[in-house]
Amino acid sequence: SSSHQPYRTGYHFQPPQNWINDPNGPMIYKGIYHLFYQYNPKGAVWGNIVWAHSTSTDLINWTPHEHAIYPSQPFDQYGCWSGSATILPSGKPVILYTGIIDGKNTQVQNLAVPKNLSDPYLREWIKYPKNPLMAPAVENQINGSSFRDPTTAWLGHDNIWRVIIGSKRHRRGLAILYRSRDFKKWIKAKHPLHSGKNTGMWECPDFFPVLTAGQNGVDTSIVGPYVKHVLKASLDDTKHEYYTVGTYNITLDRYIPDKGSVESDSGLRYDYGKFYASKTFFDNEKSRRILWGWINESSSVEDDIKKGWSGVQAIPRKIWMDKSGKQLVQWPIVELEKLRVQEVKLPSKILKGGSVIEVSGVTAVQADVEISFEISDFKKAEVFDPSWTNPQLLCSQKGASVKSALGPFGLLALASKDLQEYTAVFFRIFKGQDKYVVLMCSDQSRSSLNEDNDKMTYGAFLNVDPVKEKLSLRSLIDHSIVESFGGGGKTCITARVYPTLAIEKQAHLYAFNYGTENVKISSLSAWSMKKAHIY
Ligand code: DQQ
Repeated sequence: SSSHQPYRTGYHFQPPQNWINDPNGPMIYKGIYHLFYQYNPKGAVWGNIVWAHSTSTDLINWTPHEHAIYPSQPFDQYGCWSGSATILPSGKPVILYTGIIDGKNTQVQNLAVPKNLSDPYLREWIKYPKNPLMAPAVENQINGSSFRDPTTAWLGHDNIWRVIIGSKRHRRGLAILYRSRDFKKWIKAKHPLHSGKNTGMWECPDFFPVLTAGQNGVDTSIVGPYVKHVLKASLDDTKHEYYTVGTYNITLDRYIPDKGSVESDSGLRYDYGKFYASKTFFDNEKSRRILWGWINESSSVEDDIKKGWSGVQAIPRKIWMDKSGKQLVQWPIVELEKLRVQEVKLPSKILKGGSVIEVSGVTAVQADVEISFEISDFKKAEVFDPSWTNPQLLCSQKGASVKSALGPFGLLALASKDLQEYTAVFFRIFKGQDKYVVLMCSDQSRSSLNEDNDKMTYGAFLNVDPVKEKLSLRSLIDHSIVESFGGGGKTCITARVYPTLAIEKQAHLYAFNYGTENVKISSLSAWSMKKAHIY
């Protein structure tokens, strides 16, 4: 019963038990969304990896199917690792995935195609008998244990397919480029699409076009004047993802990031908390690009084994280019709002310095909250020290209990009545050189009385001018998840927390302002969330 499983989610995707990791091959085919994911059928830790499979018509409620791809052939008998789907111009979907061929984790890329295109669920997949299509060899200088995670392929104007595979050479992360005319015979390009100094292995690369204006997405093969490209890599060394916005030079077949690159710890992240091995796909029915990521646990392996499961998928996010042209914006897909019930709305009000108010009338353990703040007086704002270049560190030094003038203010999620436990998601405003600096933090340090969890604080700067705009925050609260979107989705932070008191009906939700100055809540809406049908 749920009292023994207080951390299982109500509307975030997870199977009934066992380990899950990366979302694989997301796509829409004939109006049905497919989610495949890395899954261990035998336990709550990583291993025995197969592609589990679920389908949906709304990306929220799911029907599980038999495993779609599992070890069976010499080219994948030690594991079926991550990969992507591509919809061919004929409309037929195909999958490229990584097969493990030996006990040394040697990696190759394989093709699988649907057995029966008239099965709307595409339940059975046939592996191409001439697999593998791409393999490490001395001639191609590919490191066999670092060669994985093919992307969705894109088609050039020359009618040649391209795909990238994550890799590394020594410490240099690589997006190895392959080309093919028929999707079967693939030839490695001389140069990678892009690479990054000293980043280590690039897992689950993703490469896709984004329109320079508006919120619509485009097909992965689109190039042109109204399009920028995004390259993302998941860094195995730190388990953080970084992306850049840049230009795809189709003549050279090279990606050129606008400024900076995925080369250091200073790039952009989709999410500054727990979010990894993500992948996007183009939803041609709703003209949007959707991002999907894996949220791993912050609990101990022993606790994962005890509870019998590990890992969830984030709520799918629509992504588009921010008006600045310098970063992406992410927002939970609109379908999620169908689960909202019993809206609690607060009239606009002043939240006095040092105060906490309860948002009552929602099931605080399973909720969706949107709050926005307005600041009118910036005079007392704390001065920003330019040496504060690490926002995560700044958030841990200035946690929820450290008061300044403007902040911390935000939400206390999954809070116990007496505030012994809470996860604080909040803003702080500083006076910078020529603008105000907004810091967004997710402070897990008081999230649980159980000390076995990783309660690391997360943080990032938020590119919003609080003089001209309201400061908005949306948090998706789901038992052991607090998935937060600041500034309409410009900065996202996902946390995993394991309260011991603030569970089920004992969980509360508060808005707080521990700064010395007043702030105004210009709007607050909170909804109880219905349970999604997931299995
Ligand atoms: N997970 C897969 C790999 C990938 C890693 C194995 C990223 O293909 O590189 O389960 O989480």
